[in-house]
Amino acid sequence: MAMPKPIRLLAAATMALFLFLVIQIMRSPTTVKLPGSNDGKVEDMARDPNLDDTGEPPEPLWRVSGHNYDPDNPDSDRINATLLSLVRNKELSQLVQSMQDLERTWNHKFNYPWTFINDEPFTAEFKQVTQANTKAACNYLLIPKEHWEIPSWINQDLMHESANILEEQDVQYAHMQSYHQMCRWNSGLFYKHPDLLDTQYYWRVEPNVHFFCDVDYDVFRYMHDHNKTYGFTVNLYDSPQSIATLWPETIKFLAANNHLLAENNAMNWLTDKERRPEHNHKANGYSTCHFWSNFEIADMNFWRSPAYEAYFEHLDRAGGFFYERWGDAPVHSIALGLFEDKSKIHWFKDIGYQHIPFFNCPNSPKCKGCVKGRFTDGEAWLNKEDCRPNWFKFVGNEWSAADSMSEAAAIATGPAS
Ligand SMILES: Nc1nc2c(ncn2[C@@H]2O[C@H](COP(=O)(O)OP(=O)(O)OP(=O)(O)O)[C@@H](O)[C@H]2O)c(=O)[nH]1
Ligand SMILES: [Mg+2]
Repeated sequence: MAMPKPIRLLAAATMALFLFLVIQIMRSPTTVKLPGSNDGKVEDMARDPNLDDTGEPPEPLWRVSGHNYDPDNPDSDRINATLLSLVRNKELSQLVQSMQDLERTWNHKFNYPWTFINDEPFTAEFKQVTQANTKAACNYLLIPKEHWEIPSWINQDLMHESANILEEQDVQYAHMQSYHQMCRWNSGLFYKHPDLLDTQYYWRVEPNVHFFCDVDYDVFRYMHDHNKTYGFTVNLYDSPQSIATLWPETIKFLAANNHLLAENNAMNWLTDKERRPEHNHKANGYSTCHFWSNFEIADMNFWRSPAYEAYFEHLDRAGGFFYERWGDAPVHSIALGLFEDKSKIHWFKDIGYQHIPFFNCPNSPKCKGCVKGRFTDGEAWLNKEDCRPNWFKFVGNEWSAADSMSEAAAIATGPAS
């Protein structure tokens, strides 16, 4: 028996509504929550963008074609760049782990040279094993003493006393002098090594990190062609106790150097106090948000600019690399947030990465070995340390459709000056 037409229409409309609701429910929730309640996963990030399908950033992209990236090609398409690793001889096996991941996912195609750097001479074994893990050239550099040693104006008694106080506040590595030296060197000295003075771009690689995704374009050329200064994967909050006077010193510096502020800066990312007010309070006005600098792909010319040189000099004289535990991550990040146009800072979302305990793991068939959208495999409270929501809020997510259209428009009209 045929149904009357109005009933058929009503049934069809009900079915359509039902399907629409099912599709809405099947779409990912607007707030990401790990299993288990109150796990600290950011509450206000509407959907983790690492769950979205992730491809490559926009063209132009340079790829392997014929012999253009062969290691011994004197006319290769490589630009002036190096993979850069500060490392100790005893970390050889952990470094080989990082090398093997990066060679497998990217560098066996592009063959950029490796530069290993150390405050002590590298052993023959270190040189032999590292070179055996790449077809690319390897350079082994020794840090000049004057770049590494604790500067003459640092008061040793005060330094030890300060380390006791930091330790009481649970600041990691408070008493480890070499850690403070490493942070200072990474902040303002690595690019001054005589053998790096002519190098422009670097990709920083630490021992015992992981890379998960095949990357099929020349990332250094990407930085150059898209007018980027700095690329990051992970964006975090810092331990405010380790940098209590970093922001006050920055404000002092700005009082005399306000003209150095970039027009399109990321000041509101640096000073946000809404998401974690207690961090801002303990860091005296700094959100503590920073790019996690164990991964950096960047243009050394920014560090060599008069603005950064003056800022680093100011911080270095203030002594906080030794009286507190200022890290190169917050120092680099504050400088970028203040003195660089924020559109020149790029999230390498497509580079799957892990330094214990945090990940950047995109949703892409090119990635193997990490869980897409998983930020940490440590304790659940570590999810709170993700500062990307603030980056997206104040700067934007260039991988979203709207933001990528504006980047394409900017490239079409030529690089900014
Ligand atoms: N040559 C040399 N390299 C160092 C020294 N201290 C640290 N490094 C390197 O500097 C980088 C950062 O040091 P890490 O000990 O990994 O510091 P971290 O990442 O804050 O700490 P972890 O969470 O323990 O990895 C790594 O590439 C180390 O190999 C040092 O005294 N000499
Ligand atoms: Mg490390």
